[in-house]
This record gives sequence, structure tokens and C-alpha cells, in this order.
Amino acid sequence: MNSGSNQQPVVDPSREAPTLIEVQIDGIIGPTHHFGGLGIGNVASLANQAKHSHPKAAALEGAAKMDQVASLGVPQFFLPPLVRPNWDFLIRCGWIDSKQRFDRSEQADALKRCADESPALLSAAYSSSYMWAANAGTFCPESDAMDGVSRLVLANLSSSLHRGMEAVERYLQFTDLFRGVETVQVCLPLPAVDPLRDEGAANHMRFAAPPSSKSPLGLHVFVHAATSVGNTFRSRQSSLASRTISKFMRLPLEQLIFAEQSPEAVDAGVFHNDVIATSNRNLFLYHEKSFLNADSLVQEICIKYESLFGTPLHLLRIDDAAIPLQEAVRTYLFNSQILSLPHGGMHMVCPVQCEQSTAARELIGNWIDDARNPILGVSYAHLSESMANGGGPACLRLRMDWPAGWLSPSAPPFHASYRWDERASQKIKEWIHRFYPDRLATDDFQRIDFADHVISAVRVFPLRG
Ligand code: SUG
Repeated sequence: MNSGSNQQPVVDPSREAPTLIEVQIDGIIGPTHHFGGLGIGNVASLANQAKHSHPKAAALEGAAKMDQVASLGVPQFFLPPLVRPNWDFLIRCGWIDSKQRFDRSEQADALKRCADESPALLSAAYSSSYMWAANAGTFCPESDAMDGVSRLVLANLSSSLHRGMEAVERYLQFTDLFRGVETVQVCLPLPAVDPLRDEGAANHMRFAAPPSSKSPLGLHVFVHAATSVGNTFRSRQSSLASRTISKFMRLPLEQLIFAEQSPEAVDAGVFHNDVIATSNRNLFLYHEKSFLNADSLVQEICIKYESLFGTPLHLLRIDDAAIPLQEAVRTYLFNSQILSLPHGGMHMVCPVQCEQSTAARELIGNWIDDARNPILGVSYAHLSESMANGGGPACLRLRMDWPAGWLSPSAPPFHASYRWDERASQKIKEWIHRFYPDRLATDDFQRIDFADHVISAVRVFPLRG
């Protein structure tokens, strides 16, 4: 089932709600990973603009994180890299005529002229920003929807010069990934206009029952950017987009909350909610300065959570005195990937920057020692290249709660060619070693031989759907 329609919800009271399994879908880091300085409100991206990047090391770091997650028994999937430079984008921006798109000397000329006259646009055409899969879309499992349909609403990413182009390419990838699954709707992104700007799951949290409970329901919190004037940075997620997506998903009001980021957090470099707050099932980790009117918001979340699940939500509130906003943004503690382990309990994959920060390391140690919360262990991921562009462990993955039947051994494995297992890991790492540049400067983008190389590299990606 593809594309959304706006028919009225149909509730089927006899339907049986399925058990859900949390899956992780990472974007493979591409061979043109670089520091374009294009991330709006993203202090790491702005600070590292035009530095040399290391695409091979970057992609191997991302692969190692997927190995780490898969080794815990958590279902891990990947999305193949997208073809860059994006010639369609360059054609639409007038740098080459569509009739000449396959003419090599015209291509070479277009790259050179664009590099001289509009380097930001060329950087966008080469961007590997699709690697941050948390921004690909927002997912709602069928058990939460009033009409019993699972939906993935792709994000339009319309705020950013370099990211808007991902939306349609991602739509095609997910349509392929879910090929043949009748109970999921892959929905086109909202219209790519400023009032509907949307950045996907990075601004959405789904709370669920503790693992001991069988309830498949979820409480959805959509976080939009600060609306008050005076922000240093332009906001990325509009309130209208969040509200429209929640309607699309046919969510009942009892399972729905809207929240606003605090302007102070946005000004400190919190360009997405997942930089300063995160959830996993019955756990809520947040910074005291994450939200506007944080106390009343958290109270609302707790009340709705308890009335849905009959048990309290586990809160980990971090005060500014313990981790100041700037330290939170530097370490990306809140962007740690919290995983539900197959046999109960949770595990955190934190950026190595948290291990190197005394304050963050001590907090994590205390959580593990405290038997009252579900966190059982931690591992640290080295993601220096992604982090230098403002992307931590949780940014690199889209988390979805899939009906267990989709993964059962007796079901058709529609997702088989996107599964990260030992074979995929080995093949993809070999391919990275063979084709990825060790070091990249944005000057390389104007070379036609470089463009040819990275396009052919992605075309021979070893595992295609
Ligand atoms: O959109 N960085 C990304 C980082 C996305 C992080 N995702 C989440 N928080 N979920 C962004 O700002 C930098 C690219 C550059 O500057 O070349 C960039 O796009």
C-alpha cells in the first residue's frame, strides 16, 4: 500500500493488536561525506565548514555502529547511499541543460562554473546528508492508528538547501523496502513549503508500555521548533507540519501531545529535539531546558502515560547544573541510541564524547548502577566524522516499531536485502574500502573524474533491493 489518502478513519474493533519489535534502520554514510557548513542552527556543521573530511573512515565508523547494535540481537537494517552529485538538482538549478546532462564536457564545465560561482549549491548537490536516517520520516505502527494501518510519512526536509532533495529518493527506497506489505502506507512527504517544513523522527518521540506489559499502544509526542521571535537560528520543524502528520497517522487524542522547543535550547545549537531529549518505551531522558514550559509539558506526558498504561513513566531529567546546554550539545549525550534488548532491559550506545566528559560519564554510570531504571549497559561509538557535522548515534538511524509478524521466520522476508547481518557487513565494508576516498576537500567536487568515480561507486553498491 503506498501514498496517503485522507479518507475517514475506520475503526475495526475486532482487530487484534500485534506485538511490536523495535528495529533500527541506518543510512550508509556516502563517499562524498564532507563538511559543507550547511546545517542550519547546527553548531558543529557551521564550525567545521570546509575542513577536510574522511569519507572512508566515516563510513566504517557508521558500519561499526551497526555491527555493535546487531551484536546485541537488535534487528538492524540499512539504507543504501544515494547517487551524488545529484544531476537532477543541478539541472533544476540551471547549471546544466537537461538535454546535455549526459555530455561529459558539458558536465565538466557545469561543475567548474558551479564551483566558482555557487559553491554552496555544488556542496548541496554532493551532500551525503541522507546518512542521518532519523530525518527520513516519521513512523506510526498500526496498533496506534484508528484505522489499523501502519504509516511512514516521509519528511520534506524543506528548510535546508542540501536536504530537500532526499525526500523523493527516500520515498522510492522505502516503497521498495516495504514492497508487498499490505498493512503499511508509505506516504509522500508533505508539500515542500515553509509552513509545512518537517524533519521527521528527530522531532518525534513514541512512548510505550514497559517491556513486561503486552500493550502495543504508543503515546506520540511531536516536538516543533520554537515559535517565539529573537532566535539566532531559523527553526526547522513547523507546528503545522507536526499537527498535519499526526492527522495523517489517524492518532487518537489520548495518544497525542504537541510540545515546543525552548528558544534557549535552539540558540545553543539544538536544531532537532533529539539533540536534547529522547525516549524509549517507558523511559524519558530530557534536559530541563529542552522545552518551553517544560514542567507542565512533562506533567501532561506523565498523566497521559499513566492513564494509558497504568504505570508511571520513568523520568531521567537532567539539570543544567549537571550538564549545561553547551555540554549537552558538545557531547550529544541525549542523542545516544537507547535500544530495547530482546530479553528485556535497555542498552545505550553513546558517542565516545560522553565517555570523555566526566559529567556525562558519571551520569551514565549512575543510571546503569540504579536498578530502578531499565538501562542495563552502555557502549561507546566512535563517530567523529558524523559528529563533526552534528550527527550522533541516534541521528544515523530511523527507529520503527514493527509488528512482530513482519519479522517472523514464516513471513515473506520483504526486507531481506536491507538487513544488516554478517554477510552484508562484510560485503559493504569491502565496497567502502575499495571505492571511498580516504580524504576529501570540497575542491574535488569540480573534477569530472571525481564525479564519475563516486557515481559509479554508488551504482555498484553490492546489495540492492
Ligand atoms: O541536518 N547535518 C545534519 C545533521 C542531522 C542530524 N540529525 C538529527 N539530529 N536527527 C543537519 O543539520 C551538515 C552537512 C554539511 O554541513 O555538509 C548536516 O546536514
